Amino acid sequence: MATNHPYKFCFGPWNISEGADPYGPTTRPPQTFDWKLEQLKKLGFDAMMFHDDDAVPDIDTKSAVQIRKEAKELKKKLDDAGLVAEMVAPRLWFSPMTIDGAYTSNDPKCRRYAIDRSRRSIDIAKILGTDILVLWLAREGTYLREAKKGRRSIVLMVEAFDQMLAHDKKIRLAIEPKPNEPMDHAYLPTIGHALAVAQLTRDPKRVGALIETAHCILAGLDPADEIAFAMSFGKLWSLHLNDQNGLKYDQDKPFGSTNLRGAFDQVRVLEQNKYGSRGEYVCFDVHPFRTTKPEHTLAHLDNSRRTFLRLVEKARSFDETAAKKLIAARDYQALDQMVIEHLLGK
Ligand code: XLS
Ligand code: MG
Repeated sequence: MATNHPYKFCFGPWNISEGADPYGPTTRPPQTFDWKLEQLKKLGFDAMMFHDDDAVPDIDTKSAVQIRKEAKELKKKLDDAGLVAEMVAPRLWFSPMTIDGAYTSNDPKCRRYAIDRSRRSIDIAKILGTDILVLWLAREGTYLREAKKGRRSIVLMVEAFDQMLAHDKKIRLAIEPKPNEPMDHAYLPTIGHALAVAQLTRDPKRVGALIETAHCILAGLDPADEIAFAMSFGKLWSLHLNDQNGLKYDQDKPFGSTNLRGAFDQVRVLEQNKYGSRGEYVCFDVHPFRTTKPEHTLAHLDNSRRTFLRLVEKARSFDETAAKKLIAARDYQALDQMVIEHLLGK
């Protein structure tokens, strides 16, 4: 294991999931939030990430006062455990009010709901001590192109972001792009889209991105290049590492599980650009396989971090001088084999 690594690690309560899929029920019993928090601490992770209703369950039924009270109780629980909240994300894909989208719904009442709920999430984030609001824009897209106007949808999203930025002078919005699922096509499918839209807001400095490995792969892009792109703008504020086997449903496999070399490339680009040096966390947005037994329900989290740390060692021990010589000679055949043999080890 790498020692003195600068990385801090994080996962969310939804990453200890119960195995339900569209074709079958759960395969593991549910665990309480407190149990999950205890396991996070035992595993030696540093932070937890939250959907707004992970932090305050049944949020839609609660008053602003009640929401504040419960968020403060959670903050105390985190303080007592010596843990922090990495981010809060409004869950804008579950309610009957977000069937046709949240900020881009065709119904103004639903758009209002989405913005109000996002403002409440910002209040929760503030109480929990994080300035990051993650926006996974699950239903901002269409199943059929004629249902919404693409350009109007961008205007509506920018208006929504502006209202969130105005609500709290400190909050930073980290857009988590994903090209599809649940939608046919999402409006902000890649990091390039996210960072372009940031420029249309009232405070582009406070609109950045979160990259998830699987989402880049679903867009047909290389996660390492997407990371490099976001870091070129100083806009990679959070990271969801996992893996994905081709163009399928969003698999959220353990980091490195499908493409070890791709995982190495991601770690290498993070190392080269000093990800984490401004306090950013490495989060694993991974799920146990449906076949996982209850007693192994944490393995995918521990394994993802182990793989990450092993790859940090691999990135640090990669012979950069030899690689440079091969690059100068344009001997990419040898460079390719050098990477493979380095990963295979002795
Ligand atoms: C779904 C997303 C989701 C976000 C948090 O595909 O990865 O889990 O990370 O809202
Ligand atoms: Mg994610």
